[in-house]
Amino acid sequence: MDSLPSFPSTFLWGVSTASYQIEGAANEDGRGRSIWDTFSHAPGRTRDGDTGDVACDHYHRWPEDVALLGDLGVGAYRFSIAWPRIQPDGAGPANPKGLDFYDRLVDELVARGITPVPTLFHWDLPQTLEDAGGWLNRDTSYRFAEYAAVVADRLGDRVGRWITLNEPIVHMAQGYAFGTHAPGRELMFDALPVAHHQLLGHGLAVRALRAGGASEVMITNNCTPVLPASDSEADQTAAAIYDGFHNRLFLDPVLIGEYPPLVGPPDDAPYVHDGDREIIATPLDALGINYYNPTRVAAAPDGSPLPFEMLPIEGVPTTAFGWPVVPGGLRDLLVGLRDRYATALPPIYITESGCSTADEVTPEGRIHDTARIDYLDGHLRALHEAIGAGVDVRGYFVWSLLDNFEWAEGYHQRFGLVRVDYDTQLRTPKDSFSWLRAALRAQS
Ligand code: IFM
Repeated sequence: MDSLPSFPSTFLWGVSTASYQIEGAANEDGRGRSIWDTFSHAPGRTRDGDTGDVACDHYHRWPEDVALLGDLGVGAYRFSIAWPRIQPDGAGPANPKGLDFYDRLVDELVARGITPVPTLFHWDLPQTLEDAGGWLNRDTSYRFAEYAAVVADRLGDRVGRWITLNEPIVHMAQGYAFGTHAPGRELMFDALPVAHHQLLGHGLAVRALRAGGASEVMITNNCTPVLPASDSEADQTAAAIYDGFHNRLFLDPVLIGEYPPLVGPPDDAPYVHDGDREIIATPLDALGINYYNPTRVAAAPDGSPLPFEMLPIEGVPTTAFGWPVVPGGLRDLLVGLRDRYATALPPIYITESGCSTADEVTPEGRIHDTARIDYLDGHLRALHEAIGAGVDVRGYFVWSLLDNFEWAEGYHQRFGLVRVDYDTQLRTPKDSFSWLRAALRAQS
């Protein structure tokens, strides 16, 4: 395989994880219950009834995991903070042991010269807040800003870069519209207030983080290039609606202060208050983009509850999850965002990129995950093309450091550069880990 082209010398290389997917220790040191504890323990919600109770036991094994980061040679580590560890009921005084955990983690990262990039919300909402309506309740936005201030107060002397929300579209769609993720509600289009309240919480948190001394604040959105299935007007309209929901609903209000037509809250929506749009559009220092694949969209068949239908993308490889592998989609997405938002687009970090593979362990204990190497190589080349086309991309984070709890799929999808044996918690770097380490050394 040819070596990768050179990225800018200041380019930030990292890997990402999320609290509920790796930490375990669900009932330790005063952690409160989250919606994912409730959801994963409910019968039939996750594959094989898997839960994050133990996950990768990162809460106890974090020194080993940070040592892996050092061995890999990344400059940054994106992790998320479990809100219920900090405020077990989502409000009120902080739980000192919860803060201590992230304090130690940040200290160790900084000592190794690895930039910590915490995400404040990666879906593990305190259950007490959900009991009061979750993100359907405006009050949750204000609780989120308070939590942001508490965390910034403790970590802000060592953490400058922050991410407010991870993939609010996925949390709204899967958690509140379709019910396939926690909290498992099936509200369909009535889930729209969840978009607004997450965005309001984001804007309030940006302000709280800045007041706490943050130097670079961003939101991370999951974005996909949308491919209409044909030139027909019906397919083009369906694709525009899908693009509106998936991409623009969480980008337009943040970047240009307006909801997109067709999919945003109606003008008279009672949950959109005067001044909210200004808070949501509080200027950002950067934008996080998680890219996995493009989406091919056609007009919905008669009788469908949705105005679009997603079709397979033919003729390309697929991941173990069945997701199409289209590296050029990353370039097209980034160039398209630059064209759409122009000067309103801040610098971009790719905060997640990766794939699940059907890993096998050889008798020698090796994992030859060549599909992951191909995936990363292809996506980094496409990213380099986007930078060459003038898109200001400042960093790339692989999802994920470790195999982990893949939400409703439980432990059945493995996204890690490092294999986790869930019986023994043995960590085994895969071939992709060695490949990335060598690629990063070649960049320096
Ligand atoms: O594991 C998830 C992550 O939590 C959010 N982005 C997509 C990943 C793969 O599905």
